[in-house]
Amino acid sequence: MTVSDKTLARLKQAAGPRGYLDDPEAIAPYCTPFRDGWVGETPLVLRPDTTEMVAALVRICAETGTPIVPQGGNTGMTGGGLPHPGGDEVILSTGRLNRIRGIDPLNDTITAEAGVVLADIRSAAEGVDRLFPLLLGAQGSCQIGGNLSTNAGGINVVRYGNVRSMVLGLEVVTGDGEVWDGLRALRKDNAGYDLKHIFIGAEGTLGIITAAVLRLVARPRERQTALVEVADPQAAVELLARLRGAMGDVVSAFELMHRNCFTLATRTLGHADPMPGQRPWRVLLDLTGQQPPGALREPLEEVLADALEAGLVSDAIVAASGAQADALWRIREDQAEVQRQAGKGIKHDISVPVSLVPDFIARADAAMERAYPGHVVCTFGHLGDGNIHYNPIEPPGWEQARWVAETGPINRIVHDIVADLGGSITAEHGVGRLRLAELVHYKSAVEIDLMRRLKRAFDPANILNPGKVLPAQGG
Ligand code: FAD
Ligand code: 2HG
Ligand code: ZN
Repeated sequence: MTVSDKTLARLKQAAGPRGYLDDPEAIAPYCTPFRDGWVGETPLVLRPDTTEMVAALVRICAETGTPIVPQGGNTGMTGGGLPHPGGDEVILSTGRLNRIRGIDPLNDTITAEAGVVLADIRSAAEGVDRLFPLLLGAQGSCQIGGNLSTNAGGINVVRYGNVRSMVLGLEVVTGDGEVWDGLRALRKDNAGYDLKHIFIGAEGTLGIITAAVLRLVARPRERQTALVEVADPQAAVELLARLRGAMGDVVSAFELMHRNCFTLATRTLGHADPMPGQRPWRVLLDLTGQQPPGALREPLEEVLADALEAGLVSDAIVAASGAQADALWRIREDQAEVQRQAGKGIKHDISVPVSLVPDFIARADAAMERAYPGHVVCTFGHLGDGNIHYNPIEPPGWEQARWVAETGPINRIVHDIVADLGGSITAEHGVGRLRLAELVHYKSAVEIDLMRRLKRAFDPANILNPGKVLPAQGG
């Protein structure tokens, strides 16, 4: 069933001439994912520029039973921001809700609308000598509303937590088209249920986030970056413990990367591999703090020298300049694009306790090699958070279609090990359309039922991104 002409006309009227797109060519980018081949169809992209307009549009959709797919920067990795095929859903893009409503450096907060691009929030914070610590490869296009709705992680979680821990208040349009003004800039507030946390990570299924009050932190003065070749993932975990033991809370990024990630970055994007070693595992790390510039270098080198002696580390490059540090990080930040070009990675976004990551990798690699000898290991991720992107690529000579057909069995191999280790099938990317079946497979009936009850309470008309996170009702 497509959206009726009458409903489309009402929505266009409420959005005003600049507030919608209905030309298929203009709509196409909103229906095309960064990666992964999701197909999306819609007759209309709504582009409201005020919260009141969002509310008015949602009210029409609730009245007419028209499903709405909220969309930010469309960089999500699970198809959550794309409509289903068939053309019976409208997209509500937050791109024009892009004002920074205020910055309070003495309260360390910034209030931004949902459509502000993450990099712009970071720049605004820098403008008042503060840091907004959320950092991911998509920072130039993802929007804060999308970040909040996926509870985004990225490379600084090890120090600052995921975006949930950076939020003080939210403004949300509910499934009934009411505005909940929860834009409080308070660090302590126990007056009733903490509703903001219901909407964070809900992937647009419980409400449309229109603005947020975000916490800022001190802007670090000192930064040291190192690429370290480690004996194995266990050695990497031990290195993290040694760094924290010696220096405290200065580790702001701690990423594990298989050497193949560097080889593929060389082959696809022309990066130079900065390290000659052929050992499989490397760590890319950042230490930051308020110390005077250079102060963390010597303690870092000492920890690395001790780790070398203990056999945990076999080589290390400590960046000699900001430019060298940035070049190292570019190889890491480009991984999503590298892997888009390199083959067909079957993507996983798992988490286990940090101490069990080596166990996870050893078991998953052994099981995968038994089942698919010669497949290309392409494992990397946020080791400091126990979050690994386990993205095996097809063995040489395999047709991509043959590899893609193995997605189900490969998911079962990987996710069964994750479940056995008490982990999660998605640490930061969310469920969207990609992981619906896996979620239902691994969550208890009690948890799925609680989620369904929440969905019914917050979205009684079932118009907010139906069929994402939870299977469509009855499914
Ligand atoms: P979209 O893709 O537009 O939407 C994502 C979900 O949120 C959808 O379900 C959508 O319906 C919903 N949504 C969007 N806006 C709203 C709103 N205002 N209200 C309610 N629901 C809404 N993710 C990480 O966590 N860590 C990483 O390190 C990381 N690195 C990445 C690197 C690259 C190169 C790319 C392309 C992606 C990466 N991602 C990463 C994934 C992605 O960038 C994040 O999920 C990001 O938070 C999505 O933001 P977006 O604005 O693009 O949201
Ligand atoms: C990252 O950490 C992103 O770079 C993308 O979360 C992960 O490409 C992926 O699977
Ligand atoms: Zn990631």
